[in-house]
Amino acid sequence: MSHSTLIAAQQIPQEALFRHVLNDPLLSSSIYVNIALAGVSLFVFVAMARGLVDPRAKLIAVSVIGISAVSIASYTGLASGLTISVLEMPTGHAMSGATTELAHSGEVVDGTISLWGRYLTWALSTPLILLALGLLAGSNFTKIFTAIVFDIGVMITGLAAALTTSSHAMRWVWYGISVTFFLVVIYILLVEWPADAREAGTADIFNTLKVLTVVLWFGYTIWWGLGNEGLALIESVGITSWGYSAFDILAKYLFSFLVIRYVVNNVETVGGGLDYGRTRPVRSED
Ligand code: RET
Repeated sequence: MSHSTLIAAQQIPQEALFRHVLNDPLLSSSIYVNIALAGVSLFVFVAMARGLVDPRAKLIAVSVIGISAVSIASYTGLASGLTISVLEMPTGHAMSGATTELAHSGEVVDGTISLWGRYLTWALSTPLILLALGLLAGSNFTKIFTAIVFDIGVMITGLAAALTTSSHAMRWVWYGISVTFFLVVIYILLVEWPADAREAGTADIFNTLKVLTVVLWFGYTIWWGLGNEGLALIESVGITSWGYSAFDILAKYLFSFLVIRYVVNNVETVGGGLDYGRTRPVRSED
């Protein structure tokens, strides 16, 4: 008989994670409050933008409306337990050997909870934020593309940092890669786009949004380092999650509100004319 090594990976059923979230008031409120806000904001933003005709102004509005749409899906993924896992941290990590008591059953399982779906869906929502900012600044395609490509890199390598359980050092290597990509985005936000926005006549709103974005985005970065997945100076999954949820409220809904309000009131500045972005040449008989 051949010998095989059995590695008993602990499988927590999705239903247990769903019910755990529901029964942990801090964790569940951090998720369900955002589903509600994302839903309400979606209706408010669509109502605010309904009179827009100019395709370029509409593009900016649609990109921020998309943030709320992604957010509903993102938080529903967390609420349903689909994008949550209980991870056993490697030796050396502050949560190594930690256990989690499931709130609905009292059962104790090995590991700490990771809400990794956040990082995955940030790869979809943050490009929309950058698209809106780049368009508001009147930036060119090259810079918008660069910012978005590196931003997606930030989120996917951040996801890798969260999900790596093989080695403590490798978690921080991923984190380091992510922060390096992040600096590219920050450079574009702080150096390239402010200059473009001055030329485009949108410096006022751009600078407000830039400060909001840079401060909050550094907030997410530092929070990851402090939370249960990083140094675990904050061990509580609920408090770690609420930190991100609070940042989200400002970085998504407040941000989007400011963008749409500006676009609606300044179509002549951000608009591109009715032919903007046409995919067919304008013919004389048109
Ligand atoms: C991580 C950890 C790895 C290092 C860095 C991070 C940065 C995350 C940021 C998130 C912004 C999210 C927003 C979401 C809105 O939908 C992944 C936390 C640099 C900047 C604005």
